[in-house]
Amino acid sequence: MSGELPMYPSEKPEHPYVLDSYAGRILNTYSSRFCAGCGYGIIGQIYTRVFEDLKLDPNLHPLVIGIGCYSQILLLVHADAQKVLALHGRAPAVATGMKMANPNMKPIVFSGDGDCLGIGGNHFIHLCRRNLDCVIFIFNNSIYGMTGGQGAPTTLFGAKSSTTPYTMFENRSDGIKLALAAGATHVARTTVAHPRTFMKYFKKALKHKGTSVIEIVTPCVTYFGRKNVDSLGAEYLGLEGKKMDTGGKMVDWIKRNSVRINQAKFMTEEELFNKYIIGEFRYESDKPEYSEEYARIQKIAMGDK
Ligand SMILES: Cc1ncc(C[n+]2csc(CCOP(=O)(O)OP(=O)(O)O)c2C)c(N)n1
Ligand code: SF4
Repeated sequence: MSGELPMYPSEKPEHPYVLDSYAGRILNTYSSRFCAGCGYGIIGQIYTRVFEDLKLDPNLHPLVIGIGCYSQILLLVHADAQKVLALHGRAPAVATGMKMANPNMKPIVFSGDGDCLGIGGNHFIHLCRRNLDCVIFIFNNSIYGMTGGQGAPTTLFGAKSSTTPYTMFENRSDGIKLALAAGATHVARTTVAHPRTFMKYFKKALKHKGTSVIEIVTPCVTYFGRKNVDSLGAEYLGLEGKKMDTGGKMVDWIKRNSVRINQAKFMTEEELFNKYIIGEFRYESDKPEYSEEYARIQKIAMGDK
């Protein structure tokens, strides 16, 4: 596929690995459906790299995708990958069905912050509670991107959005705290500004037996970054006189607004207000997994039959 379409100098992949990979080849020919500066291209790349690094069998790792801008990642990932586009917020339910039908599978769920913590919040809680063997990514861009930048459950206090033009006044929902409370056994948060950590967590999650929740903080330049310039509400976002109207500036802001978990232990609630705490929050490898427990109960129920 390489070389079929002209490649502009700024589009040349910088890493030799990229050229050899499926993602690298597709980058040479694919015109992105995402806005310039969106983080979803980075996420699609990393996902594909991990898939190739570990030589994962696509049939055993179906990708179940919710509804949002990130759904377009399905065009970026490997052609052989099994992909199911679920209803908005219902990807956990579809993944559960797949896993129960074929317990050898380990589904990978893509979900936006709106998809997972808004309309799909209920499904997310029960996925975590059951400890179903799967990986669920929450792509947190602090906004409902696809439908025009409405405020989401994750929109930071003081941030502007299409539905909060005078700034968000609600408390935000924290996907990590929710996952921990609901009982997920592997819980971590990182950002697109930390790609190596992203790959590390993903690889660890693929080895884990149980529900792995990985939140990735990612920029929506169009609806979050551009609206949140250095004006109304800026003091709540730590903009320090800087704008966020390009991908680079947004990634810089995400880095500045992230606090490592070890550092966070020594900070007050006030200091952590509106920050993203990043790191691994839980790893428990000895908890019962849903499909195995189901098989155990089924055996008891069937007796000698
Ligand atoms: C049942 C239902 N309700 C509402 C919608 C409209 N809708 C589509 S995507 C979306 C928001 C997605 O936001 P998020 O999950 O944060 O993803 P992003 O677009 O930001 O990547 C909404 C409300 C829908 N598709 N289906
Ligand atoms: S609207 Fe936001 S999330 Fe959607 S593609 Fe554009 S930058 Fe990305």
